[in-house]
Amino acid sequence: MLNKVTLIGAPTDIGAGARGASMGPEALRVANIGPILQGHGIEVQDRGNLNGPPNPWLPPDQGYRHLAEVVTWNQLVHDAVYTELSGGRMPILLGGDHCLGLGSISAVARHCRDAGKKLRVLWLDAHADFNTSDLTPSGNIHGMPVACLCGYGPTELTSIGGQVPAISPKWLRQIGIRSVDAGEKKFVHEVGLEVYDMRYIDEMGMRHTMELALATMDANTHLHVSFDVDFLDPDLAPGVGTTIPGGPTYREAQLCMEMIADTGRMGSLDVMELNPALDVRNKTAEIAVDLIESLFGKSTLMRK
Ligand code: Z70
Ligand code: MN
Ligand code: MN
Ligand code: MN
Repeated sequence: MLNKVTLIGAPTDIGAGARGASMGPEALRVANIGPILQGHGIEVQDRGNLNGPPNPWLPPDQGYRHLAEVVTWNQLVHDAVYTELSGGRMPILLGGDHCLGLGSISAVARHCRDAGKKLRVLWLDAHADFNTSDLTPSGNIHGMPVACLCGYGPTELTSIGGQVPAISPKWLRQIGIRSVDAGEKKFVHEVGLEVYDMRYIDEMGMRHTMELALATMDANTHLHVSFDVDFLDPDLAPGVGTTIPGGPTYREAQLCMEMIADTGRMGSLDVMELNPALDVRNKTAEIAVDLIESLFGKSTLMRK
């Protein structure tokens, strides 16, 4: 795993259904994300925040809310993430809402094409984020980034990384899913996404889930982790726009992160949807940072 990290703040809620994720980057900094990673021997550079268009808070137009602004923000994210990867550093995108996973992962996919690397994407989320303008109940583009990455969406979004589709659905593993809209669900099945939903985790356990989700990686694999904080159970993480009950517990989430760390293959990370306006004394940010430490190999005494 790369030991040079760059933090990239993307302070916007342009694709979300509630305001406040725009304050996510600063809350993660206040929770000491930089110094804490440094404490694990990682060289951390904080390149500050991207500066995109403000949120006009308008209703959806032809199935999309704020499409033009979402495109601009994703282009900014793409360029920043791609620059860091090209320089041999690991980008950590501090969101911001999850529509920006599109720019981030489009850049990672482009980097993998440059470097001849195999890409795997872990999507940790309560939601499948697989809506299209025809299927969406809300028009909120944070419900659409996975579909856009797979080539289903407006060209301005699907083509941000220079190739459509940016990724094959076969490269993706979704974990923790428990809120999927009716039309979206049909589409997930049609495309054949590999989904480990909460039912699966309840029955099989987090260990078996992660063994399967992390299988088929090799020494040439770049692993991207897109961590939507609403993946976590709301008791643990109330500071998100859409809390969905029945998510992974603290222990399950820790094991998930530790097993990702054990692969040694994580090359990029998104930390998305943290909403400080809905948090309680920054506790969700602190939990997120605690889990990110585990993602970077913090471990108990049982393992070296
Ligand atoms: C619903 C929609 C959503 C959050 C993604 C919700 C989408 N499927 N919500 N992330 N927090 O409106 O598309
Ligand atoms: Mn790389
Ligand atoms: Mn999401
Ligand atoms: Mn979500």
